[in-house]
Amino acid sequence: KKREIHIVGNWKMNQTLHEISEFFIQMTAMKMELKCKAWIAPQSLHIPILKEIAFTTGAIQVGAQNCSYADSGAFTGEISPAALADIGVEFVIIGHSERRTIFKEDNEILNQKVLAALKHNLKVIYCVGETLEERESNTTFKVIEEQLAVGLKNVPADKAHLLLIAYEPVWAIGTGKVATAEQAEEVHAFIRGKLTQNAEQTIILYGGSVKPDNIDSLLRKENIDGALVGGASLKAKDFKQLCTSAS
Ligand code: G2H
Repeated sequence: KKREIHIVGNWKMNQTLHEISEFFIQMTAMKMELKCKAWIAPQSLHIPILKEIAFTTGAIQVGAQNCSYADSGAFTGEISPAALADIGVEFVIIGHSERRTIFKEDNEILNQKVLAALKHNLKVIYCVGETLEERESNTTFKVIEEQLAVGLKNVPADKAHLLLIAYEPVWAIGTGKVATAEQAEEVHAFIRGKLTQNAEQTIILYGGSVKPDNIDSLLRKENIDGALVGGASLKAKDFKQLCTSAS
């Protein structure tokens, strides 16, 4: 593949300290020799712990699942992108559909978050994707075009290399309904075509019920450069298998 495969675990609001140490004990025991990038975004609270363990085990890079558009100030409960950069976080996921729907984050707010994170040189995984209703009413491409145009507005040319995109059809998230590799590739190619900067180099991940048994067909597609994985990233065995498939 011309672009490096990225397998990104999105742990969402899961994992106890005990589960985290078990996860890494198992990963270490499995002696991973990674040829792909393996990233994990735990709950923010666990980022420093993960960074410490990941440092000793090598291979894995750690990120956040969200950040604020502001660097500091009166924003109770928010996560500062400046603080993330300060503790050495590699990346941040912005615009996950759960942030869009549950926390009502719209394309404009997400654009501010993207720019704030890039300002601190964090890599940004910007998520896009249509709902079932939108797919069925044939507005998938329109919705995604808007998410890209507004969400990525004013990204400076010298920061474009820090940007990754994740295509996550909302109807495939945690539902066990994975988009077919063909359905995903169609949208990935569309997204690449809409990128105005660094298009050929940009990593575009697929997300939504990715599992060890469906990753291969996805990765065979020209424009699919890896996966953003929820459920299957929580178990060391599955996560390792996903990384092995990608190596
Ligand atoms: C989509 C994905 C990870 P899952 O939300 O971002 O989760 O793999 O559980 O569908």
